Amino acid sequence: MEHLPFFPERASSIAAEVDDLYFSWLGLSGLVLAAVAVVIVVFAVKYRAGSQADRGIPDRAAHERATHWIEIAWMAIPLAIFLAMYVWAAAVYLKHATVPADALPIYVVGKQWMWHVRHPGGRREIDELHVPVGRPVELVMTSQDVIHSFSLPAFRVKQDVLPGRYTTLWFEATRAGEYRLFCTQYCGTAHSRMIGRVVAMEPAAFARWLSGGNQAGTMAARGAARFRQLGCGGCHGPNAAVHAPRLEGLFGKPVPLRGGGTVIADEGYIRDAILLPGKDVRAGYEPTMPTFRGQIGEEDLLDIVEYLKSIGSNAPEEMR
Ligand code: HEC
Ligand SMILES: [Cu+2]
Repeated sequence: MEHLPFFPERASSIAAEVDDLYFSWLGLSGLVLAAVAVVIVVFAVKYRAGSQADRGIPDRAAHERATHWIEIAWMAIPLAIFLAMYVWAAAVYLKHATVPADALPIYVVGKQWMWHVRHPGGRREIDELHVPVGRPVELVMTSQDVIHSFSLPAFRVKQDVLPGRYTTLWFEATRAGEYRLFCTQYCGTAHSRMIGRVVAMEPAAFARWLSGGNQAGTMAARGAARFRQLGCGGCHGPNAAVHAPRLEGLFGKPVPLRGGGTVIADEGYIRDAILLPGKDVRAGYEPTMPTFRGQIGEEDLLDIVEYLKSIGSNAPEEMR
């Protein structure tokens, strides 16, 4: 397929599977289309007004028996084929939707009309995304304004990027090289210029790249500073007078909710806990946390998320 003009190369672990599925659907749909079209044309000619074609039914009973089987067959066989396609497509979709546990997190904030990319170690880039080859990467994405969509054709992945929530996208690059990055959701005047490139690098080169450039401190360290500055530790720290949950080791754990049920404390949960504290209240606590809506920008929120990810079960300095 690589040689077809206008067809993107395959550079991710899921690309071949997506292509196989895509071309199978295209082929199957083409077959159905051709079969229906041929029958329409043949019958239209054969039974056209005034034609001599035989329209009589000689032996009614025998005829009905014969057509039962034809009718059952033309329903059952396509049903079986299309259900099998559904199962296949669902399997590929689930693989695409399930982020591997060891994925490397990278944060993306879209805004009119650029992509801000941040690596946890502190390196930042604009309209470029550097990734290692052979390791799953998870993008945690949000938008500062309108709906954008992050699309990497060579990797066969794409995900809408929405204001007010996080969406994730994972992929594993399989070949070093440069690939195109598009915004595929019309997002205003300069939408067509909201493009960039992905640079997939061998792991050693990627590690070198990560430690170079303009470093702005790790996201976790910046998050810790924000956490202190906003007074979060006053309630969540070890000496707090308020009855508030400790946040060490929270990330990724199930949280029991007031009113029943549990949710996993992922990026979206932490975001909502800070901006919409009344939404999901932890069991055993009162909803006394104030909202920080309008006080924290998207980038600061992501820093705090990284900080909360970074703190294990031992109370670190910053919390006191
Ligand atoms: C006035 C006290 C107070 C302040 C200040 C405060 N919180 Fe909270 N926070 C709470 C309480 C009480 C809860 C538990 C009730 C709930 O889940 O809403 C909570 C819950 C949370 C949770 C969910 C924890 C869990 O175990 O489910 C997170 C995450 C969180 N806060 C983060 C923060 C961050 C980040 C800040 C600073 C930007 C902050 N909080 C500031 C009182 C506070
Ligand atoms: Cu856009």
